[in-house]
Amino acid sequence: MMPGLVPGISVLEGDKHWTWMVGPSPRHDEPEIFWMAAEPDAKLIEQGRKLFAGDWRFIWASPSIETLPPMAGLEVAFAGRSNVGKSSLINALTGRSNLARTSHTPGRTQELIFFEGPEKAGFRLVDMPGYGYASAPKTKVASWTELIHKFLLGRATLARVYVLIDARHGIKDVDLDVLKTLDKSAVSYQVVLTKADQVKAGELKTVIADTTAALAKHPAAFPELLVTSSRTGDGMPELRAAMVRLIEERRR
Ligand SMILES: Nc1nc2c(ncn2[C@@H]2O[C@H](COP(=O)(O)OP(=O)(O)OP(=O)(O)O)[C@@H](O)[C@H]2O)c(=O)[nH]1
Ligand SMILES: [Mg+2]
Repeated sequence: MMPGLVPGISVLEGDKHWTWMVGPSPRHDEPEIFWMAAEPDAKLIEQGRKLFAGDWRFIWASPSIETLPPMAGLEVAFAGRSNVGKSSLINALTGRSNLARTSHTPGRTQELIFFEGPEKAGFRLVDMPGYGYASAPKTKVASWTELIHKFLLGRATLARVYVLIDARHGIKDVDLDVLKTLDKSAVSYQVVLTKADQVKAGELKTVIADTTAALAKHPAAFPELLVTSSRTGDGMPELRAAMVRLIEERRR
């Protein structure tokens, strides 16, 4: 690999595997993004497929920090603005259309919703309420926001947070608040662009560059993004594989 380059999202196209590479451009200050062929990590992709093809079920809903389930195993949470596609992403990962409840209108998920995977994996996914939902009653917004920030800061079993950003809109101020909270917590986090099916390749390139540049101010974040679409399934094999890698790292 060339020095100074960071591998980004990987995409399988037929039997070809491509990776976005993000690196300093010799001509501009902006990071430059381009495609490079890469070797697929076939073993992790297959393990990820198996883990998420297993039996996933709803186990718990918490409207408050006092009602969380007892800590067990590893948890991965999905955070993001209201309507960004958190619940849809959980459905796409698990290949189930209705495991997590989704809706066209923002404010669908109002509690921390826990899903558990195949028993021996000891692994849970947490669907979170959205933040930044301007039309909801102020008291509700305040209580969801408090719940989100408290959970992100103080949950020992939380191993990774995926912060979802709508590929059509990029990072907003409310997202930066959450990144700041995550910088203070011990949890590793990564940005996932959602709804990539809704933007043209050129716009996607711009939003990837802008988001990558914004992340440079958050050294606790993974420097590379994952680009996904729950509608087309793009990025799902890589996201599943990333979680398998996380589980393996924590078990060592
Ligand atoms: N085109 C497209 N639409 C998507 C995608 N993911 C989600 N959506 C749509 O976006 C809307 C919101 O999706 P949800 O999964 O409910 O979003 P959420 O982040 O869970 O929302 P809250 O629970 O309200 O915070 C729904 O109408 C989804 O069908 C995607 O990858 N592509
Ligand atoms: Mg939701």
